[in-house]
Amino acid sequence: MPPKPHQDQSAPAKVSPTGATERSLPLVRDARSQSGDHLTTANGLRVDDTDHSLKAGRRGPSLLEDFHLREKITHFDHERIPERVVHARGAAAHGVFTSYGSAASATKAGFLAEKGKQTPVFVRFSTVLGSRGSADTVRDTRGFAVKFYTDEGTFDLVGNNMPVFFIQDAIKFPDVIHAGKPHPDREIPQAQSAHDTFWDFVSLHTEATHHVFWNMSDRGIPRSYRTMEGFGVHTFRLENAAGETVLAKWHWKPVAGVHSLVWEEAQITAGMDPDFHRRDMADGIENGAFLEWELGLQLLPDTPDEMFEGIDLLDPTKIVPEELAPVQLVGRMTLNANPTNYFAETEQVAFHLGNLVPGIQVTNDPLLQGRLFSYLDTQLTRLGGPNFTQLPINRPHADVNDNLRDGMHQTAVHTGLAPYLPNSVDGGGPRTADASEGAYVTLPTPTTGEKVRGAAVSFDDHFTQARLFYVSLTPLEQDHVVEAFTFELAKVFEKGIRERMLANLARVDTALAGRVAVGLGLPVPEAVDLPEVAPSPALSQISPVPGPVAGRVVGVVAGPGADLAGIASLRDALAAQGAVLRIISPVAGELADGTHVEIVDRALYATRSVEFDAVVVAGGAGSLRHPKLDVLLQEAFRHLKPLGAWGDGALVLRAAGVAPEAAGVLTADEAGAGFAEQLVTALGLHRVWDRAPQVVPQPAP
Ligand code: HDE
Repeated sequence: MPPKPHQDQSAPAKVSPTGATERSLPLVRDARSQSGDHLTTANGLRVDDTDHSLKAGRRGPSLLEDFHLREKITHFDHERIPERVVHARGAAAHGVFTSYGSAASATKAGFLAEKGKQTPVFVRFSTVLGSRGSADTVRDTRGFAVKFYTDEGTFDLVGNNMPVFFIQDAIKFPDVIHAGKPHPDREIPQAQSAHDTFWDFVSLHTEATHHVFWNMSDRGIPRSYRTMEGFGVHTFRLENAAGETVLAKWHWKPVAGVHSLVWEEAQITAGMDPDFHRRDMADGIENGAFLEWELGLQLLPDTPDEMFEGIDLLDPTKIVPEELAPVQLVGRMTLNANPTNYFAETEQVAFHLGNLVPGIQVTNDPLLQGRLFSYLDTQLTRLGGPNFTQLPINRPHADVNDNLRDGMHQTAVHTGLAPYLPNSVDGGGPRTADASEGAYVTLPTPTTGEKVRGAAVSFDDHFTQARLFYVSLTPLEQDHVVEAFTFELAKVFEKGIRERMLANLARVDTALAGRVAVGLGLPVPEAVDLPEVAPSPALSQISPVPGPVAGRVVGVVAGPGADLAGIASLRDALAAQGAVLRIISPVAGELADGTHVEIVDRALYATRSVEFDAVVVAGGAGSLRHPKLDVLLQEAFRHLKPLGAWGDGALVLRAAGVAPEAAGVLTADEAGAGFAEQLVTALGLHRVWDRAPQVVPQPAP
């Protein structure tokens, strides 16, 4: 019997309704919805009035027969879907991944193995604890989830901006999240770990120690998505074309360098601009300052014990220091297009660890194993049924012939009679393939053992790598960790929890525990013997070498009489590096000098220093005085940002109490090339670390 046609099953449309991928292809049909001239009901009936409900008389009651009113309100009532139970707050972008081909010896995955191969991607960044409307800059881990729409099927790399996790076994995920979420009685605090239940759990559950050190470090408060590293966390198993295997850890290396906010700045930003990170990404993409990362792999021999240099590769609370296994770069990702519709794309995107392609396989990491269940399961509730892979953002770009049928929100009109195998009525298809035809064949890794609820003994060491992380930081970064622990534990009400945490900290570093204890007004815990660890310089994020400044924002203070020509030339010099200049002035509107007209981007009463990476006072603005200007300049100084002035602008700095001679304060006679160059270098170093104060007291000797 001849095969029946399978149009709707053969492959999803190459042009999805997001319109965001393969733009160059001719549109099969206009993928945009609702672009016609006339407003209609959901059934296509033209509407004459959508501003008034149907009433019995102009002052009379509304009528039940008003089908337009009822449809409009009913649909509105159901506009929300359940937010993600974790990672609810997020923002995303489209882009492209280009392979270097250098991973071919490790994996046969086509999107990595083939040099120059371009694969469309969609990437969603997120915080973990907060609700959908929470602030971007809270102290938290960030999600870094990448969907690769490869020719062989969709591959999801669902990672974080930290390489380790709080727990070693998926069964504890509800525990750590319940502890981190707001207290169940009053639902306080939102999007924060600084409260009793979180530290109660962490103090009792010492395998979380390593991860909380990352959270308490500057990694917990990134400057922007573009300045975050990304990590796959678990060890994966790669298979090459010859069938050889290797264990691997995934890394995303940001081209813009790894940079963070300072804590006070993060807190102010949460109020001043809760959308700080998503705004940076969306504005940057719109202005051509794309976000870029290189993908890297740490390749580790696939030995029967799955250990490397004494590190258990199945334990997700452990890293492999880059000094022991270098990160080999295998491709570059550029995020270059904003979503067209937040809900359709960013909210409805569904990641899943089981979205794998030939050449990439999972290991027995017990955290990874549980995740393989959770992501599919959670989408059933969140996206209302099993057909969420048909949503435009989730559609694979590879052919789909899945024999899955029916269910809520089925959008395909399947043909044929036999969605089962084996069959004879639909020509026997679709048939299974073998590895040579691109099928995913699970590696026959041996498995033995008794059924047991337990973990390997090598999972028991909870402190050595926390110490490795801490001692690898510069003294300044260590100060930030001390300050963060002191802040968080000072917010804890129960003394017993604080004391338990201090005892745990003493098992990581004696001086650190002492300093936090002093800040909390508690006895310094007794010193314990600590293991010798070799620091891993790759874990520190402060670099003496200036990095790129694309997407950075320089605020220029100006007013009537300011040197507008100087501002224009500085803007050009910054724009050449992808950075943005914004004019700050006491009032909104325009500044004009007969030749130039400049728009005021930020009125003093509507801005704060946290919106800028550096602040400069323009020449000719020397007579400006304003209490908010003083706050702006002092705050930028306190947050270690480069400051500067040209011409008489230095008078404004001095009037605000900022000494023009201080570290990181740049002055010049005019806004020429030399001044711009110094400013770009200072921005590239991110902050003026020499100005950092030490806030938390040292223990008495
Ligand atoms: Fe997730 N995680 N997770 N997670 N996770 C979810 O899936 C889960 C873990 C991560 O932008 C949920 O679709 C369990 C580690 C990211 O849409 C849920 C465990 C890492 C995102 C879920 C973990 C992550 C999620 C909620 C312990 C880094 C956001 C909504 C075994 C390697 C993806 C959803 C996006 C989202 C479960 C641990 C990263 C509930 C059970 C480790 C980036 O399925």
